[in-house]
Amino acid sequence: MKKLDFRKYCVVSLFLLVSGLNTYANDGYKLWLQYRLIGDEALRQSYQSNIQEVVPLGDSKTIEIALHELQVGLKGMLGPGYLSVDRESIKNSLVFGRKENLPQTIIGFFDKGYHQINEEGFIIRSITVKGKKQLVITGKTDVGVLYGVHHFLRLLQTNQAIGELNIVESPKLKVRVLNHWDNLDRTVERGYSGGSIWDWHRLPDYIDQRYIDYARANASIGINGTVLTNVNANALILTPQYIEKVKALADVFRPYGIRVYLTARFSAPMEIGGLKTADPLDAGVISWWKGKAARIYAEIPDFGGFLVKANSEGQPGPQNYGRNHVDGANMLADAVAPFGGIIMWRAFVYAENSSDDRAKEAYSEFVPYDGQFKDNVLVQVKNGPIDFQPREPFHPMFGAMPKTPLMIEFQITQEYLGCSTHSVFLSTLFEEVLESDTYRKGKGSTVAKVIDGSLSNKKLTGMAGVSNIGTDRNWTGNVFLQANWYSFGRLAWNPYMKSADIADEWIRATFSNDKAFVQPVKAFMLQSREATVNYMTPLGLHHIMAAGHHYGPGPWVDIFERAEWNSVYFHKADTLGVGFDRSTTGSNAVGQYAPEVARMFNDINTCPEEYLLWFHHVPWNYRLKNGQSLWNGMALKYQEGVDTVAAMVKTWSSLEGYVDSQRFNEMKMLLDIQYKEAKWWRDSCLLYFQRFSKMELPEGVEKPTRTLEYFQSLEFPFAPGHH
Ligand code: GCW
Repeated sequence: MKKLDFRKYCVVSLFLLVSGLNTYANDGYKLWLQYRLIGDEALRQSYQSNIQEVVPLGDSKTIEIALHELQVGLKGMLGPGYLSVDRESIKNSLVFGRKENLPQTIIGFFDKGYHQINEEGFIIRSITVKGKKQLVITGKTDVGVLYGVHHFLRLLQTNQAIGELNIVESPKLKVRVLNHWDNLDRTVERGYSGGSIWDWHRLPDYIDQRYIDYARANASIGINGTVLTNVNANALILTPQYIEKVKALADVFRPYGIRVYLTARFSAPMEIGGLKTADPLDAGVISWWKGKAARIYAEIPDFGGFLVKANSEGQPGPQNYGRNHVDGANMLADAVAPFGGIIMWRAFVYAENSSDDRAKEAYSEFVPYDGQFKDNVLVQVKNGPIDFQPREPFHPMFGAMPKTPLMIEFQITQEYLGCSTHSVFLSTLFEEVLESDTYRKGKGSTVAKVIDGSLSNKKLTGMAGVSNIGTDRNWTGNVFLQANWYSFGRLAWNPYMKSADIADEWIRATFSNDKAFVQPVKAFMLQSREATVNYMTPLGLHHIMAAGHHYGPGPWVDIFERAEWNSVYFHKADTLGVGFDRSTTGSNAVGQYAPEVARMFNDINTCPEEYLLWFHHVPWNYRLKNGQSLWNGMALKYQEGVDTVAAMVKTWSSLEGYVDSQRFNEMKMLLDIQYKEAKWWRDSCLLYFQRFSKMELPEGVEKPTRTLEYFQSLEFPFAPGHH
């Protein structure tokens, strides 16, 4: 055998490690915590000289976790072998611990900082003590320190200077939760990335490594709660058999700063409690819930509380007993209050005997209750008034209930945005909503200010995201959609962050710091949501997805008895035009917004074109701002959406050298599917609407290759996520 030239071997392996030409497989399991070796040698050395030693202070599980994270992260990024851990003395370098564990010699440096942060906040600061440079990460709690450690690692992951740090940060929202629509049989409602990660059968004794990795990933972006079960709830989760399993998960999550919450089925007292009623004013029901809460808290002292979907889409609720949302929410709030728990009561309701406009129902039902909910109730409001569409105007409830804490609910899973095959960066959607101005207290009354409590001085604040996580090896079914979990966490921490910055961080942490990669990928991520709006529902169209599973186009859907489940209800296309008249001449949904906003939406000339067909029924030959007729403009938007996806495919294909082959190839295949499906959307929608407009497709729009009948005949009986 030929002797291996050792030097050459070293040079080659170093090159492979450093160059980023990673040809080995990477299945994406490590999410944004890749901790790749830092390619820039000078930078690596400067990091190394700043951090020669890590000094953990305190001996909690959380500090152990923080230490482990630093070891994994620093070894990965700076190379193995140089790092030492010294618990005894503080000689130099990276020190981390909460306030009370910091030595007197350095605590004084942080007096001001401690005043500025809350319980979950952190300070990262470079100080010099006796001629030695020390980087200190501290907070009031160990979890704050853990958040600081993750923040610090992120600085390295994104190749920032760490020489002179002085960072003081606190989360701006209190409750930062994922909502899992996971069923006990491990199916996931609207889940597109495999089954539920909760293995109820093997819990409580079998602790899947996934639970730990899940907690770690969430902690890295500041998520501090998880609702384990579907809002379409099963009462069994509240039985002792399941509480024991929930406790096992809570024990895993606790040191990561994550609390568990459950969905409470309103009829549980009857289903598992043997009571004859679930009337929230019934003494037996009240004491049943109190007892239930006490049992849960006996097992899980930091249990977060309940999330409730009541009297919505067939779920039981107080109205079944002639009571209202306030009665229901407050009864449960009283049950968990002694233990510090909260109730997240959803406002996603629309009546069975539908009114003139589904978009108006939540507001009509809830706003009159302003000020009546107990202090530990958060009313959970979807970002828009219909249902997680590719684009909706902000929900009119934001700003309209100044005496009630409202939390916002986003959908991270892509029920209406192409499931997990379409690479859509949802951060721009979240950001658009958060930046929307409600004008409820004059200009600048943004949704972000409503939900962070600053507009009306609220302490209890929150953001919920319907999870896109499943058992797929890469968690989200598509590596790119990890970015949506990531951006949700970052925005829940700070709803004023910019999507461009979030994308930048995520790309660098997940793939590469190489500018030649970061820039084009960031550009296409930032365009991706607009592209999806364009090829699915341009100009304010909404809810024209296929029936039931919502996969693919279905503007023709008119089969449901409940009018507001049909696409035709939402687009109202006819020979005159298309769109839902929600102006004062129509349903007057505009009247639910502050006067400034109502006026803008109401007038077809000032209504932003993104919402044109949301608020107006518009003639086919109406002139858009670009001079095109509505019909031509709509067709061109569909084409634009397709073209943007084509460009995304092209960009990605050109970046093969920067990504490991596995993630590169998977993304490539998914983008190809997205391109195919974007064309499917364009062709079927245009063929359908053409029946009403009776106009030719304008120049520049590709001719459909199939008939409308063909598209209408497509069926997907096993489309994922549907029950
Ligand atoms: O978007 C709709 C979904 C339902 C979901 C419901 C809700 C969990 O189609 O699957 O049920 O919203 O948010 O309650």
